[in-house]
Amino acid sequence: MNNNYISARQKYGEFGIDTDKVIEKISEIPLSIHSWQLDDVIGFESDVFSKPSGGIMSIGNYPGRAASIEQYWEDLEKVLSLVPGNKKKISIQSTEGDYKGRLKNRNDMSKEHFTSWIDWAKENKVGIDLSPAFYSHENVREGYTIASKDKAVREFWIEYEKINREIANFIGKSLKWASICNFWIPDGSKDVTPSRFDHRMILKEALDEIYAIRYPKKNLIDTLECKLFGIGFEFYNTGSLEFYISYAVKNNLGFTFDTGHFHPTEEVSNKISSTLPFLEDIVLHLSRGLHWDSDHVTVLTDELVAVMQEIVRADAFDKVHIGTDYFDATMNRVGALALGARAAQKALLIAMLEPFEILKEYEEDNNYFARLALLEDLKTMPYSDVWQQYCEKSNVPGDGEWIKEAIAYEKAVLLKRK
Ligand code: RNT
Ligand code: ZN
Repeated sequence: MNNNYISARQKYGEFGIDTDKVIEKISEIPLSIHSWQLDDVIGFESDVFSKPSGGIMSIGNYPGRAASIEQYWEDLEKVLSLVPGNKKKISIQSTEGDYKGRLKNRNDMSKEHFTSWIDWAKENKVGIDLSPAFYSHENVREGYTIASKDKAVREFWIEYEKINREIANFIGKSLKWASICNFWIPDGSKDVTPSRFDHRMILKEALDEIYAIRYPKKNLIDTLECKLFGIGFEFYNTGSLEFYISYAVKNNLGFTFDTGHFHPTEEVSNKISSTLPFLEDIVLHLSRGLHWDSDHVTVLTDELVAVMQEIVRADAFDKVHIGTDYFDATMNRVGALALGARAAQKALLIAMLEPFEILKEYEEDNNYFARLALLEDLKTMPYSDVWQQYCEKSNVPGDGEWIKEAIAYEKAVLLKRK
């Protein structure tokens, strides 16, 4: 234990915060690290390299992309070694099953394509979440998938989602850790769409059919993810916030807040306590929206801390599932993936180090000066020393050090890939 930590522990102790306990507790809070930063959201369905399309776009051509499942696992293991905490999940796209490049039709996917993933997850003591891929496929027609007016097109995707939920249920059951099956579709239009309602009714009926089958929640958690816009989908997104929130509440499903999917001035943090009384499950896709892109690498921001504070203050860890979601193909992908996951953990740590009880007391005494002043002083508390200690306890490199490790891995492994 280093002197900086001892001094930090003492300082937080003065506010009634036991940093040793906080470190113990945070180590057990699950974090779902998305995998698709590593392969530019391409997957292993086919050997023929193709850029993602139909609502998903990964920009950049940095060397080192994981092009096979073996490389993928190797990279993920490296990422896991750079992120503190004992309870990690890996969130994968359905295109990232073990297809060996030989999946003929997307709807041919089955449990057998995920047994090697399950073995790998067991070895690495992680859980798995699954996201069906409603993009990069010929059945994305004029920007629509499941909300298409073409019956054959939507039936294809309805079947696809059903298979996905069945597989996620199987994964959750095998790992004894519920798998989150997250439903996101790109459906919408670039410009004024008079038939917005028609498409939403089609989507509603499709969801009714999909969720008619229910699986035990200990195996499967179903969530719906909204989006305000996409590139080429600026005017209209069928799966809006209001649409899915209404559907999720009415049908007891979970909801996913992707922090890149809202107006730039909108805060997801404030949406958490607003929806917690009504939703059974909330999934977070922590991302960083920048102008018109929703998927820049997550970094430590005030808003990220605010998101975590809402969870901690409401003690909502049983309902809120923290995860990441971004893809940037212009940089070391393993480093980028670890970077966002570390940022999420850091924000969570800062939130857990807050003397919420004292703040509440000030609030109840109507002492708004003291409430604001303490929040202000907390900003310069030595949380980085507690973070360092947390990294040490988790056997992962601390700040600065981990960058060197990510660069060394790039030299030794990533840059040698062709
Ligand atoms: C897209 C959504 C969705 C995707 C992944 C690839 O805007 O955020 O979560 O990032 O399914
Ligand atoms: Zn997302």
